[in-house]
Amino acid sequence: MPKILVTGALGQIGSELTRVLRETYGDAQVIASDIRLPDLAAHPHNGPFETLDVMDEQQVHQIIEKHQPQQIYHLAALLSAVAERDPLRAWNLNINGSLHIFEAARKHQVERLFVPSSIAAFGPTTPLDHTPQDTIQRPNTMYGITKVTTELLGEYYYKRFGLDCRGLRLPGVISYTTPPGGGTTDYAVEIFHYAVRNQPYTCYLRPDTSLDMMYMADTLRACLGVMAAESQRLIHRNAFNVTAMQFTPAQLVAAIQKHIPSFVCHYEIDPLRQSIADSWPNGMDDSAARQEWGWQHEYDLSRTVEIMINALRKAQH
Ligand code: AKB
Repeated sequence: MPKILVTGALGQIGSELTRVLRETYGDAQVIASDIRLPDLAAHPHNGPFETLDVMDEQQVHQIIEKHQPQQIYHLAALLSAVAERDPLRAWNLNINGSLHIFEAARKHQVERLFVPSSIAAFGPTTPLDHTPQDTIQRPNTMYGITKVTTELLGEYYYKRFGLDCRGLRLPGVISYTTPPGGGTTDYAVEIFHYAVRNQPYTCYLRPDTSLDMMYMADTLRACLGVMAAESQRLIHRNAFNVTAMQFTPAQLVAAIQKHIPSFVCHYEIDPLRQSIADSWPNGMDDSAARQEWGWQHEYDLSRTVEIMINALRKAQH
C-alpha cells in the first residue's frame, strides 16, 4: 500500500479525493494537508492531518521527510477568478509552492506526483472547438500562465530527473459536498443551491458561454486513473485533456427546469469572469486520455443534474 500525501486536502477536489484514497488504501496511509485546519465538527477526518503552507519550502521538506510518501497529489492552488484579483499571490502559490513540491518530491524520491492542470492552460488563440491535446497555449490569465508553467515543470522534472509527474487539464468540477472557491466555472455548482431552495439565481456568465464540465465522481476516477496508468503507455503523461460534457448556462438552466419548472435564472455579467471564460475552450478533445490510459466519463449533463438536485434536497431535510 503506498503512502500518499495530499496538499489542498480541504478544497473541493482535495476533500473528496482524500476520502476516496482512504477508502482505497486505508486511513493511515493517506496524509491530508492544507494551509488551514479542518472543521472537525463538519468534517471529522479519519486519518493523519498536517497543517502545510506549500509556500514554506522548509515545511514542505519537513513533512515529506517525516512521512516519506510514495505518491503526492498536489492540489493546493488559487483558482482563476481569485488569481486574477491577486496575480502575485497566485504566482507565489501556484508556481513557487509547486516548485517546492517538485523539488522535495525529487529529493525524497517520491515515486509518482499528481499536479492538475486546467482548461485555463489554453487561451484566446487556441482553437476553441474540439481543442486538441497538442495545440497553441498562450493563456492571457495569471491562473492559465501558472498552469502552463506547471505543465512544463512536470515534463522537465520527468525528463531531467525521472520524477514520474502526471496530470490532467481539468474542466469545471461539479459536486455537492465542499464548494469550489474562486473559479470561473463555480456558477455550475452555485446554481443548484439556489434551485433547490426555489430561489432565482443570478449568473455572472452570458447564457451562451460554453465550457467543459465534469461531475466529481468522474473527476476522482480520472485522477486515480492517470496515476494508475502503465508508464510505458503514456505519451503525454502530465497534461491530459479530460472532459465529460460541455454546456452553456442556458442549457444548464433548461436541464434544471426539467426537475424544477419554476426555476428562474437572471444574468448580470461579470466582465472579469466572462473574459476568462471567453478565452477558454468551448469543448476539448480528450481522445489522447481515452487512448493512452482508457479514460471514460460516466456522468453526462442530465445524470449530473439529477444527482445534484436529489443530494442537495436531501441535505435540506
Ligand atoms: C476555475 O474555474 O478556475 C477552475 C478551473 C476550470 O480550473 N474550476
